[in-house]
Amino acid sequence: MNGVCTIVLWLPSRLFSDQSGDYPMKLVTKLAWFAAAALILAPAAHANTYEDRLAELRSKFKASDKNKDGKLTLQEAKEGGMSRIAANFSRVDADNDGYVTLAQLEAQLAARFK
Ligand SMILES: [Ca+2]
Repeated sequence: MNGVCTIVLWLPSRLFSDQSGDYPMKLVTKLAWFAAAALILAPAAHANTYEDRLAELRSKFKASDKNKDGKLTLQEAKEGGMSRIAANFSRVDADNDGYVTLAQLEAQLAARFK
């Protein structure tokens, strides 16, 4: 969070001290900085709490479980964009039965937040 705080404090001073260039150029510069700030701040503001991560996990699982059997295979994880689960599939699938359930993933998420 230190980097974010630095940008939050630094950005306004950068915006209002920039006296170079004509007005349209300054506006473009300001818009670019706001866009950059939004890009930097958005991920930090998103999915930080356990509740957010749980909601995200549930919606991603639902979207990735193509055949709606409540089991996520490695293929489904890959195709559904759950790349972190796909990359660690053998570890996530602790009982090594070829799929993970939402309950398994929820338990692991909860363990990470303890
Ligand atoms: Ca499935």
